[in-house]
Amino acid sequence: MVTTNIELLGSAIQANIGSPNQNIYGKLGLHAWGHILISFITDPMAQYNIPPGVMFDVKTACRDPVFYRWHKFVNEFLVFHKETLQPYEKDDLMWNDVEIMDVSVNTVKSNSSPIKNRLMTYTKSMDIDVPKDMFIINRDINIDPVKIKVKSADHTPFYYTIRVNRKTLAPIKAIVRVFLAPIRDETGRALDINMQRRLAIEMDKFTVELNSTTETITRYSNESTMLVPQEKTISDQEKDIKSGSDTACPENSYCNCGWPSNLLLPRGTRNGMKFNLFVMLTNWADDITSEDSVITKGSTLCGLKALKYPDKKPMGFPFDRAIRLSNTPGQSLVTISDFAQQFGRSNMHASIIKISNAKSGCQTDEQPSKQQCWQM
Ligand SMILES: [Cu+2]
Repeated sequence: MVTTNIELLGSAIQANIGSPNQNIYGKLGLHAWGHILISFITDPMAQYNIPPGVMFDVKTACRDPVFYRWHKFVNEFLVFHKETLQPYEKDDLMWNDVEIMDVSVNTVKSNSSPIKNRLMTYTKSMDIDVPKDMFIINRDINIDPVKIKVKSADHTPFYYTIRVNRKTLAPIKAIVRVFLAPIRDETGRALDINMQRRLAIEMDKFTVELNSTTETITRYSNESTMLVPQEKTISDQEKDIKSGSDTACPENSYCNCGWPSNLLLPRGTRNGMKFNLFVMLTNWADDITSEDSVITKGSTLCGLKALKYPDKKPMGFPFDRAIRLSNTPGQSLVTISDFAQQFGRSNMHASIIKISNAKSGCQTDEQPSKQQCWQM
């Protein structure tokens, strides 16, 4: 009998140097093969010289709606595996040295005080520079740089405030894990706790040093390690491909790994969509894989190149495993907020926040000075 573990499963899904049975799963593994087969669907035998579809390339794949179905399919293998594992017990979750007293999120507003527990999204117009080769075949013709105007989602900058009490005096380091979990589905029906868990979005993960018995941690949205370290234009990427190097990207990191900063938040709704903002602190000394591992942008989603993932906890912890509906008699966990409070005041905390989307047509590239753009 072969013992299933996530390493084996991952190697079958995404080919790498340790992938077993390449003659069965293919040299590329299930995930990449899917991209290739789908991209050649219009001309599978190469009879008509039709170029492959957008699924062929990582930079364009998300333009095809099948991309999301394919990724859901691939992801489900890992979800099924995780469902076979035991839910986390109290000892896996609790860190007795710290207590989170309060968590809030604050939208930065010019010329006035921040707006508490309300995040704001809007649609902006932006110009993207594109290589002129996309429009003209004769490269000797000199034309002005070409820009395309596109509409894109964005949000007003915000920061988290996390108030922490400590029971020990010696300075300690903590890993802060921040998630947003939806409470209701698109029809307004309450999601059950395990659906809230599966739909939770990891917003940030970072290290802090705690030196005094009470601390207030402030963290800005643009610092999130879920974001792409540097955002590049198509021309920058082309230059990198031509030179065969990526000068802006330090070794052992995945510089293209993460969300573009404008897509950090889900859109929310006009009236404000409720989410649980969940924060958990874990002990850095227990979690870190080596003294010099650092949780950086890029590493949270893709790990570190040729090194161990900087954190011993699985990606998505503590929401990577099913939540048991009760850990003590008479207790019933219905929402992520119940999950956070199941051991009383602890190293976990959840606060309800709302994400509001600006009225359509609101030109809100600027700060939300126009109150009428958002329903407050
Ligand atoms: Cu893919």
